[in-house]
Amino acid sequence: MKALWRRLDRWWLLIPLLWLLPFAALLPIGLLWLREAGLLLVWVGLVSFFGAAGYGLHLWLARGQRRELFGEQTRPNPDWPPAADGAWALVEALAERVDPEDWPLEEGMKFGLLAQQTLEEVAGYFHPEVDQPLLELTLPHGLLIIERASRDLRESITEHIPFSHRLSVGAVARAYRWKPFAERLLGLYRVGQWVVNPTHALLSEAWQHLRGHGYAMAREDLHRWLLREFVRKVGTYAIELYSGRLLLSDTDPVSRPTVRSAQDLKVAVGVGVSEEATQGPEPLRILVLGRSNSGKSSLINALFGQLRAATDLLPATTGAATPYRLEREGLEVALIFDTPGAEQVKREGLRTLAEEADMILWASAAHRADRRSEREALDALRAELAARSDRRPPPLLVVLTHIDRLRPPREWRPPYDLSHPADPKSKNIAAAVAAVAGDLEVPIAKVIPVCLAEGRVYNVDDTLWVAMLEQMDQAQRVRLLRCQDARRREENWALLGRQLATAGRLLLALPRRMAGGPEKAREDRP
Ligand SMILES: Nc1nc2c(ncn2[C@@H]2O[C@H](COP(=O)(O)OP(=O)(O)O)[C@@H](O)[C@H]2O)c(=O)[nH]1
Ligand SMILES: [Mg+2]
Repeated sequence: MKALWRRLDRWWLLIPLLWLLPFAALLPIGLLWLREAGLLLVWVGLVSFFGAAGYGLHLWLARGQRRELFGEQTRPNPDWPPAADGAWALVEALAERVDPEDWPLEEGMKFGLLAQQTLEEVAGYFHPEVDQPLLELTLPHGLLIIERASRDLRESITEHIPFSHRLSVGAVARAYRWKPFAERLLGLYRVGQWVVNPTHALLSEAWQHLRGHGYAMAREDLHRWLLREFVRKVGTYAIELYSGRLLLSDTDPVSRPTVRSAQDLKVAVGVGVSEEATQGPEPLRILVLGRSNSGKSSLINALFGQLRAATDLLPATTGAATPYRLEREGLEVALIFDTPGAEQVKREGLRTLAEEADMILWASAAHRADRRSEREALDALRAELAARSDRRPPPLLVVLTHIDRLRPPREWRPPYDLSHPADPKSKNIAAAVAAVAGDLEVPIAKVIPVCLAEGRVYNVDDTLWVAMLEQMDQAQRVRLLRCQDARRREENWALLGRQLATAGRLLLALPRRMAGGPEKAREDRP
């Protein structure tokens, strides 16, 4: 430092000083002038005004920051089954309750306790009958929750707190430990300044105070946000686990067909069914239900229409549910199931079919006015599907067939404008739609009138198909839960199989070990 100072030619330094001097003189001259002109008070007033405006702006910006941070929070997953709602409410309540004072960042151990509290809330919700529900947690699953929650938290911090990619939670905690020491240093520094330069010290003290205040607020906010997010993240994964969605493997459960669908794909009727079919993702399963002769088979034919040759007829009789492969624009791969008349299938069978479905098309004939039995079958089915809190009920569309048979029966001149029905046919179709919606208790928008008669197919490719696409989001959620369920069962079986295999090997080796003693047993090992 000294060497540098010596090397600098001091006369050179004088040049900028000389240049600056007249400008520096402006301040005292200006003040003097203000006093002469009697404007000093005005100036002081202006200084206070701008100061206050700056302070207000600071508060406003800080509030914006706060809002942004707090707006960024983990929300419940829309794919969760209905049973998760109550558990999430508990997690939210716990997150709201956490007080930064109770959970100082420097005490890393306490974070573990907070995680445990969260897990206990969720576990207790899903297993109210068990004394210590946390013990139900398997070790791999417990580790998985902590790993994923921490990973997520790290990601949201990197995204939302500037420069945090260089910080770990540990580093933040360490910085906090240094805080008292740093504050003491700062205090000394301020006192020093006070002595040397009173005005500057006054200003900077005020500035420090403002900033310090702002920072203190933000720091506590940050702390609180971190704690809440921690609770929410752990809660999220705990809910995923207890509602049966947390799988030990990271692969997408929908990426390959379930055992059930693989079988169905093999026997499915469809054009150009290739070997690839069983290698693709899990197909969307669409179930066609309704009374016999309501037009179920015709509906499948009409949906296949574009892709199948007109001569390609479906089998006349449909014993159990028959799978067909449906390939259309906007749909990856789907299996559509034709069924015998709903009145011929036992209630139990109907439920089993529906539980494996991601969407239900209920065919109802427009010219058959008595829908009491249909309503009963549909009500029973809906009640059973709604009772399962671990699944979402598949979306349902009512396909109103035989609209060409409505009065006047001989007239058939599509298209019909059903939103503004003018002629008798349109009016009767609109009335039938309203009647079916009432009879079967479905929203009117979910009743799609179609004609499926050979050569007269109407409203299938446009209206019905669009309505089906609108249900796709919901159907895919149903498929996801269905797949997760199936995978978990597969996982459990695979684990159990492995455990049994190990146990079996042990048992087989046992007699030999017993006979040969420890020496022999050691030789047996590979
Ligand atoms: N006129 C007319 N006939 C239809 C319509 N839909 C189906 N059908 C006829 O109704 C009969 C029963 O249809 P089908 O698809 O076999 O009914 P499923 O028993 O429910 O499979 C068949 O003769 C079809 O041609 C329609 O919209 N209009
Ligand atoms: Mg049929």
